[in-house]
Amino acid sequence: MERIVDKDGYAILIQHFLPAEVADSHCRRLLHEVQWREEHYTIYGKRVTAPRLVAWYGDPQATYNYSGISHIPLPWSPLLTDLKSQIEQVSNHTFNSVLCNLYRTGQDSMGWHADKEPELGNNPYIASLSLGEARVFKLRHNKTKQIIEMVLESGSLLLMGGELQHHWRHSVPKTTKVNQPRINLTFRKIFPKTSSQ
Ligand SMILES: O=C(O)CCC(=O)C(=O)O
Repeated sequence: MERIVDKDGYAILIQHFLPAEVADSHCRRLLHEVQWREEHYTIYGKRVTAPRLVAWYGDPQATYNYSGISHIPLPWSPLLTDLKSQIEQVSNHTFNSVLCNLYRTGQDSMGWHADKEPELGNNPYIASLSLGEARVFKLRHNKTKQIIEMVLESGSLLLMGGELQHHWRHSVPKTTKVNQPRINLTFRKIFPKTSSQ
């Protein structure tokens, strides 16, 4: 267990949370099982296709709004439920949803952002499981611009919490060194809006 960030929030990396062969086999299974789809959003009036495929699974009330889109959860699959329970046990937190990202090749990526949508609560606790090809993951502090870079190997689990999403952004840059798929599962807790909000 390695503490990657311990200022303005925290990030803890568990490198071999799953043995690599188990993680790779989950990756192959999820490539087929998950209902992957393209995602589109609008930047400066232009419709853009996200450079990755996504899927949102969770409890029925765990609707998540981001990039101007309302994501209604698909029902948990047995494998996603099993992974959720294993992560709940080590992290001592509970989750009601998971965002699945598929980076088909090194040309798929995730731009700089923070996970701070209101339905994640004030200081979201997010558990990020990596399966398949290893990719570089970067964290950048909003004020100091310090960049922390790490490789997320297959089977690694990154736990992010405290004020991290207020002070840091994160990204998965494109790379020419990788040609195989990587799946990232970020387990989250959505606090559904009540009718009075
Ligand atoms: O693929 C990753 O490791 C990061 C995913 C991510 O940033 C997100 O789901 O918000």
